[in-house]
Amino acid sequence: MALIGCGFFAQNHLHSWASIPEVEIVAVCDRDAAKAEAAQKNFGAARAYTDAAEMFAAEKLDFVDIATTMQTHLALVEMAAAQGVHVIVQKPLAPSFEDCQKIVDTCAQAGVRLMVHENFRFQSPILAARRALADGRIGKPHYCQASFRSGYDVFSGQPYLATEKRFILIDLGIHILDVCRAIMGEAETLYCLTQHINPKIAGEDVATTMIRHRDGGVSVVDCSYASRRLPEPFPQTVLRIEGEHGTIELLEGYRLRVTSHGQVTEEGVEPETLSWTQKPWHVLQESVLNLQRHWVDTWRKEEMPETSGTDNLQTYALVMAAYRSAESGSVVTLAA
Ligand code: NAD
Ligand code: 89V
Repeated sequence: MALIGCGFFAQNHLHSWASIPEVEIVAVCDRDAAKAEAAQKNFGAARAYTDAAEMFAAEKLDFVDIATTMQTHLALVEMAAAQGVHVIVQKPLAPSFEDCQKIVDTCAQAGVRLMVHENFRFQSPILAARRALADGRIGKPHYCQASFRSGYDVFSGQPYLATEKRFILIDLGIHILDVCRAIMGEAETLYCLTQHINPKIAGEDVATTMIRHRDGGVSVVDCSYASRRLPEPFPQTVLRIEGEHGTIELLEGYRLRVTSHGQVTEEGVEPETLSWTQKPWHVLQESVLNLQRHWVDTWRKEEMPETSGTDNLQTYALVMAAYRSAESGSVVTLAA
């Protein structure tokens, strides 16, 4: 495989690929030669490129992992698809729904697999909560609160987040809305309020969304980067899922508490740090490995990955609906 975009978050992709025995990183590519060369050196790739077109022309690849920012995804996917190379693309898939759809259609027409790097649902604490639900411990869920509230300075590692007119919903809300979809299913209607608290950034940094799901369930998805509280909980997502027989709570401090038929159990679900992960990022870093492992496993079984392009269009549609709702002040109905 090859990785395109050797920036801030791609380091986690590279560490994860390097630890999956079935995968060989044969090439890396970044417009910035220093970043491409550093990735080549640190992860033992045979070749480094600064031009993706040149790389596709020269290499025989099974798949490519695109870890650049969203403005470049469509053009890079088109290059991969033209060569019959399967594709993983970081979230957000593209800056507009139309371009996301183009990415999905391009891959379908070329017959290449497409997975979106939507990793939050693969965090091990969230997987533990999803398992408790799938095991029937609370029965059918009718309410979910998925919450991410932090005051962490994400802008130092990802400066582009400070200058985008749209910030928290498209960068972070997309993950939390995806987790909510994975738990509660598709949405029918949605209402969202946004706030812009931090004057030093261009976009909204708080978003509170209410969802009515197609099967009648209701969710509240709230995200904030303007929450000042100690200990700083970044980057934990907390969950409360209420069902007919009990409640699943993923609490701060990585505690999973399940009330099931009148009995309560509680366990620690914090992931161990790996040789290349560091707190507080470890839960996100490990989810990258879990997601990449999922890509390899589903490839072998010839199954669709959970976060296929088609699946991810539904999450992306929630983000766009949330912006529409916040801008218009009205409830938005999602297309079937
Ligand atoms: P970054 O700016 O640090 O890295 C992007 C790299 O891509 C840069 O080094 C840039 O030179 C390179 N690049 C851009 N266009 C290119 C092209 N056409 N060809 C080759 N190289 C090119 O950005 P980042 O913070 O690493 O974010 C990258 C993506 O990862 C974004 O989509 C972001 O939303 C996503 N991200 C996801 C998570 C997550 O948990 N899933 C976390 C952080 C960032
Ligand atoms: O996942 C992301 O896209 C990151 C972060 C979790 C830091 O918001 O930008």
